[in-house]
Amino acid sequence: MSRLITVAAAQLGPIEREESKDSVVKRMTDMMRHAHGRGARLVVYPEMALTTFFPRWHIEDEAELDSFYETEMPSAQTQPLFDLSKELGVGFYLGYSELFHDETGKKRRFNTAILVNQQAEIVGKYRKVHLPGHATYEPERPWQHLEKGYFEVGDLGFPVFRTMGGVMGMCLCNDRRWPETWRVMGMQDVDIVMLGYNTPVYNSVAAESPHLRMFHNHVSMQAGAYQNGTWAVGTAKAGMEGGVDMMAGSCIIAPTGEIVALATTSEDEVIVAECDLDRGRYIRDTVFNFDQHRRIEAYGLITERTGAVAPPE
Ligand code: ING
Repeated sequence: MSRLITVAAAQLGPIEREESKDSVVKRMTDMMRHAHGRGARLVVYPEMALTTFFPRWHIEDEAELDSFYETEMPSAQTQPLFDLSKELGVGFYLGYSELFHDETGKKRRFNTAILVNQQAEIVGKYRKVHLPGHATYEPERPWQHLEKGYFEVGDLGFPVFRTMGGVMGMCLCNDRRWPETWRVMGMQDVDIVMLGYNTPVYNSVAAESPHLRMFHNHVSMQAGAYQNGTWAVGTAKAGMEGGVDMMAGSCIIAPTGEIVALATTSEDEVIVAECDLDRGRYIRDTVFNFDQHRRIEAYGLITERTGAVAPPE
């Protein structure tokens, strides 16, 4: 008996700086209803889905910066997502900016994603490990990428969660470019990896063609999926947002590495695929049978060394 679940990627078009979270949540619930109508019972929203991608700006006023974060989940503004999830029996992945005070009273900030089941219960949380960009204002850039200044490195590792009939994992945006992200979840026999992304079409500091940027987006996820025999869902926040063109290309990728559903716009768009969570089993039992083929005694450098070191001249 195959473990089937119909999954949707709910791509968001631009969210401008002044758009309210209520307005965005309305767009998201509209897409959840549409996805449900197309048979989906799990919906993957983008990274930082409730607000514009604010790390593109240097925000000095702390109260304004804090306004982009969530201090509770669900909150009054996000409650409609949870209510609809319960009404329709649809689970979802939600990327958002998390802010809280720890037991010492220190303000903590993470780029976070949660996994909500079909009874609207939060069953998993992930905090972004690979923070790209820079920590302080760099005036020479046409736009900033201040994730290293606005978030701490995630402190939860790459956990997976047994829910909705499968083993489900999450990551966020830049994480998808690092094979370690996928392999740590592959080592936990993950069936589907969900992720949201906010990725500029253009590189702000180097000439790189848009078609190459989209290739890197997809090849990262396709490789991660195939090399770990897992489904992958990548959902964009897309379109011209805050004056920066953000790439679309939301997709659902089978454990074979094949893209089985692909967004064709840079706006709010739902794509859907029926996912057989056992599709990757033959891959994990043969070519990527980790127990039979991996040689961890040869891999030491991957965790012993952070940066590359060339051999002596
Ligand atoms: N965005 C981009 C991403 O990794 C980036 C940053 C783009 C890094 C292209 C390197 C190359 O998709 C986020 N938010 O991580």
